[in-house]
Amino acid sequence: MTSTIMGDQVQRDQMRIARMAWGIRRHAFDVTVRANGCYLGQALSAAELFAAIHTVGLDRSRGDMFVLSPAHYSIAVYATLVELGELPVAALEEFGKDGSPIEMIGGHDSPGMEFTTGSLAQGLSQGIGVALGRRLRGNAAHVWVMISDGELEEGQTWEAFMSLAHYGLTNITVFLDNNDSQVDGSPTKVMGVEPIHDRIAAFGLDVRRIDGHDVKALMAAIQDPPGATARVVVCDTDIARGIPCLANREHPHWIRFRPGEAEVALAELLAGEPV
Ligand SMILES: Cc1ncc(C[n+]2csc(CCOP(=O)(O)OP(=O)(O)O)c2C)c(N)n1
Repeated sequence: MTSTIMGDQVQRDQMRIARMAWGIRRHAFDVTVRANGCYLGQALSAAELFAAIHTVGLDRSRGDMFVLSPAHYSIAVYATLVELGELPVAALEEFGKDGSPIEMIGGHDSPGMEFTTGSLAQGLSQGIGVALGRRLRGNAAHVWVMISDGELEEGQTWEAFMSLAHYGLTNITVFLDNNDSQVDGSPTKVMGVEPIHDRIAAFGLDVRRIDGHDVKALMAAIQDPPGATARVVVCDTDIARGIPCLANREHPHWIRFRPGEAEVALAELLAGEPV
């Protein structure tokens, strides 16, 4: 009986995350059309990741903190807050406008952002500092950090992994959106970072590599009991997830729709809406 109730709850969470992920994509699409360009692919690749962390991970009543390291992903944060009912959808109309905190590249005064992290590869170090401080104070809150694969091409990220292992922190979980994209193209071609799992695991961290669109795998990565060291979840993702017409873009890092493309994209998005 109890296991049936728990099974029902798991299914409800899975469905909620899938629906929220779709909503994140939809909001990001609308903003891309309205603002005539946006970091749409990042919201497409990381939608399940953001939805899962904010649904079954982050516990604000406990004082948990979410740290977004690649600040240009902020559209995904705003869309997540809208889905959670914590930001009115009308706020997205201010996206990228002068003086608005709904910045295209979010800063510390933007909703859902703790720090200004537009200069990449700093968020993990900042999250580790917070986790260390909280452990020293005996504070049970957890820190959830999201990083991108482009940030693996910066030394600070590896220094941060080193300190994460050195301090033996278990009150922090790191999610990497491995969407094989950065400004100049695919990290695989610009500066190869494979084997990602083995390289991070070599620091002594608890690494798992999953399909970043697999809601069940994301939930397990969030909810499974902590290991002896911090968990790093490498999420393999697709930058055109939900809008496959964008798959062959040479530069998917920033999307402005071409004439007639938004209509095709919307049809693809609507066809993938979870029932
Ligand atoms: C320290 C630093 N170097 C360079 C940049 C310029 N920049 C902005 S986004 C970006 C790509 C980062 O890679 P990733 O986040 O993996 O790319 P995406 O998946 O968003 O295409 C770069 C190099 C920056 N913001 N900060």
